[in-house]
Amino acid sequence: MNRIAIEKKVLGENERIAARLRQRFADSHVRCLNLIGSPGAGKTALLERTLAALPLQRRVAVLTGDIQTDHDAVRLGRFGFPVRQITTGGACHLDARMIERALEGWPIEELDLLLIENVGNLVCPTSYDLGEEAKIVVLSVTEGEDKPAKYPGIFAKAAVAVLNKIDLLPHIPFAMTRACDYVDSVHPGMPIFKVSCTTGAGLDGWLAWLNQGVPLLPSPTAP
Ligand SMILES: Nc1nc2c(ncn2[C@@H]2O[C@H](COP(=O)(O)OP(=O)(O)OP(=O)(O)O)[C@@H](O)[C@H]2O)c(=O)[nH]1
Ligand SMILES: [Mg+2]
Repeated sequence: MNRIAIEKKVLGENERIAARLRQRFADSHVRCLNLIGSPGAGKTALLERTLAALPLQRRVAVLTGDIQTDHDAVRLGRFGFPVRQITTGGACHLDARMIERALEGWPIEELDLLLIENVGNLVCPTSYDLGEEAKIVVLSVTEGEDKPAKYPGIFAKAAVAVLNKIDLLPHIPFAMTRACDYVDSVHPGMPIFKVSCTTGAGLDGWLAWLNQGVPLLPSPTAP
């Protein structure tokens, strides 16, 4: 079998498992989101900010993927929500089978939201469906404004983009308008949340978007 045939077979197998997961999430009314971004873009930092903003009674869990170490699970475990680390041992992405294994023994029907942090990589995770409702692309200003043009795949597939580390804008050359134009040329109209996970700036918009699909935060109009 040549390389293309092997890749097709692997992706075909992944699609089958992802479809099974998607059905399971739908049956259990779990919203699953897959965060994808370069190493160090701030995926864990965004999840830390997100978990810190959620009331503890909310039914949220996190799977976090890395090639090695449980550092991210340790960071995310401090917020009182269940967290599991997936170490891929070399693979540059999570696949659907890894998610299925990591969920073994977890009563996912008791969840409203499952957040998945993928392995730091803007390319490979894009090709692997995890049964998620949406992919979220996390980009940081230190990566340069042309990344959406250079890595269009993930920007085309993501539902929203989070542009992190805006606190650093006074210190680095980053053409914000051009960055947003690149995103728009790949995925017209995709929302872009400009945030700083260090200062907390801009996170309201992200949290409001998160709140739309499933009531994670108390409604402002609730008594
Ligand atoms: N200045 C600044 N630094 C940030 C911000 N968000 C994250 N960082 C820093 O960026 C570094 C990487 O952040 P992480 O959250 O670990 O990034 P990640 O995308 O989870 O990285 P991997 O899991 O290794 O792919 C850390 O040193 C963070 O403190 C931000 O908004 N501003
Ligand atoms: Mg991380």
